Amino acid sequence: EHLTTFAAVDLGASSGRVMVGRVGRDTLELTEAHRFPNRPVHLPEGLRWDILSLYAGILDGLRAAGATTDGHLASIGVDSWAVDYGLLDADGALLGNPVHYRDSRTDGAAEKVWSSVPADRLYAATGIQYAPFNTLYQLTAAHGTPQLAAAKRLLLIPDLLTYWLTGEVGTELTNASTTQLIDPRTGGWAHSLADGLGIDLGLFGPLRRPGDPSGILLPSVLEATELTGPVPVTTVASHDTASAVAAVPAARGERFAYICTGTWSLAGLELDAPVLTEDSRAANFTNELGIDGTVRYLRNIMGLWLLQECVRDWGDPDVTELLHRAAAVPGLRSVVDASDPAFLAPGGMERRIAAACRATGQPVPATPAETTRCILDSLALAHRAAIEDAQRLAGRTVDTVHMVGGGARNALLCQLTADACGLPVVAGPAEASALGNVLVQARAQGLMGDRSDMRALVSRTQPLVRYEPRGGRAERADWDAAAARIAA
Ligand code: LFR
Repeated sequence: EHLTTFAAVDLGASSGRVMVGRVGRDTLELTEAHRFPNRPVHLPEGLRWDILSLYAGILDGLRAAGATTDGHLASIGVDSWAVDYGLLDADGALLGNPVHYRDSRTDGAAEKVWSSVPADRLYAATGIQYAPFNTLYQLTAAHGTPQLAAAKRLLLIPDLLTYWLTGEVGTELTNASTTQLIDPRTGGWAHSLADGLGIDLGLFGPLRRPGDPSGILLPSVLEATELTGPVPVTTVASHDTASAVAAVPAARGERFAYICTGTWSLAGLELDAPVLTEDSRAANFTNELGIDGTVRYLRNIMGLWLLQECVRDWGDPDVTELLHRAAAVPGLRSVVDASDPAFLAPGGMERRIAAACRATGQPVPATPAETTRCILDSLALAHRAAIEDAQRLAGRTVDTVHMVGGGARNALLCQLTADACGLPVVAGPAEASALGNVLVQARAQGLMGDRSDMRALVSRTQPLVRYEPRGGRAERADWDAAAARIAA
């Protein structure tokens, strides 16, 4: 069978990777060419991404990828987390280090925005849930700073990296939808909203859609990576969550919900049209855009960030062992609201979880295993709430929950999610973002049919694990009781 080779650059909150994807009619193989740490830096001015080190990691990774393919790649795609951006000056040089979405500069920015555009009008125009870090609020916080005043271009993180690789500027649509400046009904900019807030949409490059070309590697990049040119860069679903959803191994016609679990848990449904009702806004559901004009109707849940931060506080113990011990801790003793923005900032996580338990009159977890169990129970509970609310708000019912992303490797989290939802969970693939990235590139080269064909290929080729819900009505009532303890 003839296989075509692609490189997927996939940046996550704690590491970046360059993956080599080999695609054929019945083949979808992913191998890691290079993985490098993503270490945000606390500067006196705030929390910043070390974007140059990430870019250096990407160049190393592309060289490593090329070394396995005689220097030949059919194309490259780049995806990363959403909302953040770099600014370029008139010469196209980067102005400062991109600000991390967990930075505190957006404290109070939402209130400032809402004083001129009420939250309900914002939602009606954009369908995007409130999150303090939405690009809209970041730009409001940056208003009047010398850096923004000097900026001639704003590029979202994957678009910035693509610009360094190709010299071409653009704004990829799935990621653009997370700025809260896109109208989800048209897939175009929300001009009047931006005008009213004094946000200059002219800073953004032209919109590009997944599958569009985004240039070819610059000669200097070919030299640095020892790849044989020309190497095209293809626009993928550059928001990692959009790429992950594209790779959910659902069968054609299956009624499914998905949870993309990693640092975040993004739980919801794939829809054809946005849900812009007041109920939807009150439930803090977002209408981000996916491939092929779909809507990712989902809620942001803090995800394994809660555990990652505790593990860091505990001096990096062995996580496998910790999860093993957590599985033996009695369930649902204490839960916290895993959608609460109070858990957004880094540092002191165990203390914040303890405080939340105390404030709701629940036992404070006394050991790392107990805290871990509290976190996983809380995530499962939040997954369940999001999937139930999504079905109600969108008028849909689902039979299966697909868990993709790194958290799909966490058997306890998957089982607890199945138990809480009372639905079977199909876990995997863990590298969904990289696979979705590769599949969109493959489709752009004519190797793939529609979305269902892409998903069928994932389902045929990737190892998946099925978790059946345990327990009956009585156990299900325990989850209701736990939810009631933290209900606002
Ligand atoms: C996941 C993710 C989420 C987004 C958050 C911040 O990696 O992309 O979808 O809400 O990061 O950008």
